[in-house]
Amino acid sequence: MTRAVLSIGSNMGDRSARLRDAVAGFGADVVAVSSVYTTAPWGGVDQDDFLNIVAIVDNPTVSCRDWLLRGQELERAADRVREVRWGARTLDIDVVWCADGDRVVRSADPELILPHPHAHERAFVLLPWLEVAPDAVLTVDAMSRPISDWLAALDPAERAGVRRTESALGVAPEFGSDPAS
Ligand code: PH2
Ligand code: MG
Ligand code: MG
Repeated sequence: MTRAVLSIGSNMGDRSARLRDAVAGFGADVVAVSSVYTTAPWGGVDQDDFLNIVAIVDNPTVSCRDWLLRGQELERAADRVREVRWGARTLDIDVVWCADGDRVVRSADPELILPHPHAHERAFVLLPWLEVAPDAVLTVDAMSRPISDWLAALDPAERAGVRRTESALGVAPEFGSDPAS
């Protein structure tokens, strides 16, 4: 049984629609979605601002790799073209963190490094993640810290580039809920 933290971003076209469709694509597996954040581009490529969210997904029958594959399928459906590293994209879905039951999954597979090697450096990941999982802990190079501490360690300019918006994605608030309960 796995639970994953997904970072979802878009900086081309109808960005909100891309994010909304991506969340909808994970269907009833979505257990939480952050607010939408407007974020300055990270990584040094000159490009438009992104919209970013973090979603938490959970499903007893899928592996951490399955989340990646499902994300890639949704990226393809959003007409994503593979382009410049860290450049503009219609939709990017990254598996940031994944746990199998109580075990946090670590992976050095270049296709799916877990936890995501840049998560702790990116305010556009940490801020929305903190919103949906305030007690989350992230281990980097054997150092385990609450994500709020990783966030506090960032350059204030990096953090200032990430701003929460009031816009809702317009997806149902009762993610993955059992209608009978
Ligand atoms: N994704 C990238 C590179 N840079 N910057 C922001 N603000 N948001 C992103 O989602 C993003 C980025 C490549 O995955
Ligand atoms: Mg990415
Ligand atoms: Mg990606």
